[in-house]
Amino acid sequence: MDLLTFSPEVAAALRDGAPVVALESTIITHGMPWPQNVETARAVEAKVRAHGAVPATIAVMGGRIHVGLTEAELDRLGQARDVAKLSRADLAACLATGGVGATTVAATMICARLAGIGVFATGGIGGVHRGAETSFDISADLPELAQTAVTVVAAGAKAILDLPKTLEYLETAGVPVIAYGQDAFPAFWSRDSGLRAPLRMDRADEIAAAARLRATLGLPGGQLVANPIPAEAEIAREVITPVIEAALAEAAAKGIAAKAVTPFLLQRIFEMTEGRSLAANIALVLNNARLGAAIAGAMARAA
Ligand code: PSU
Repeated sequence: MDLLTFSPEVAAALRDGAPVVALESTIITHGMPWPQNVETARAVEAKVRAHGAVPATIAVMGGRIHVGLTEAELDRLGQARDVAKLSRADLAACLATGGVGATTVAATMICARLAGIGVFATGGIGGVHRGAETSFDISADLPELAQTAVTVVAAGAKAILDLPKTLEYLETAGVPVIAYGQDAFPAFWSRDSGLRAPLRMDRADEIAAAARLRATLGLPGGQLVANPIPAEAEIAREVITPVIEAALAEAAAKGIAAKAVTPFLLQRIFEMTEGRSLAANIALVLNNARLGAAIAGAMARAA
């Protein structure tokens, strides 16, 4: 596939069948403020390495999909203001026009699959937004999970969403939602959403085996691994819920819609919690990087 530019480290790992974990870039450009965004991206890469895998951060630049970014590219992306937020709908257009684009969960899954990377770690997936029964706002991350064979490790779906509807959507679409090490579906900043996850697994090798068996069965699509935030970093559900509600009310009053909703809410929640939500977000991404590396290791051993 001539659209892909691999960093030398990622190219070597893929050639040797070594474990690789894909990482997204929208969390850098639209999910966290500078400079914590770049610091976190580096720490996540280091965490993947510390657990025996090679990190492959993905972004679009100069008409190419970059799989594995240099330090300078990460820095530039983290400070740029006019980066497009790319999902399935806009990936090809950004490549065609030579723009700079950050990949969401959906676009990162597409690129990871093209690159031959089976697992991808992020913070939280997009999902069904509250009020979707009138706004129709459903993240393109959900249909992507139904059609692209990549295992996505996230701390559940972001608690700004309608989590029961998000789980209903995933069930209808046939996406395995696997809570890691607990029965509850985690809610990003909190370990427990109050909802039970449809599936539970306690071991990385079983998650890797399930991905393989889906392929054997001829089932398209990926898996969502919902990894709860570490207990010491979580924000209790009673604490974060009123903050989320206030941020949602502001977004509605300001008429924020479509792609702008999630970045707006994350930024306002960061301000309202005086940075606590960001600290939690960083902790959960690092935790997902660690599990992603373990799953990538298990996938590589089984291959
Ligand atoms: N995880 C985070 N922060 C983020 C995201 C994930 O901790 O900002 C990004 C991902 O790129 C995901 C996107 O695809 O949020 C969801 O956006 P939307 O709800 O507009 O689909």
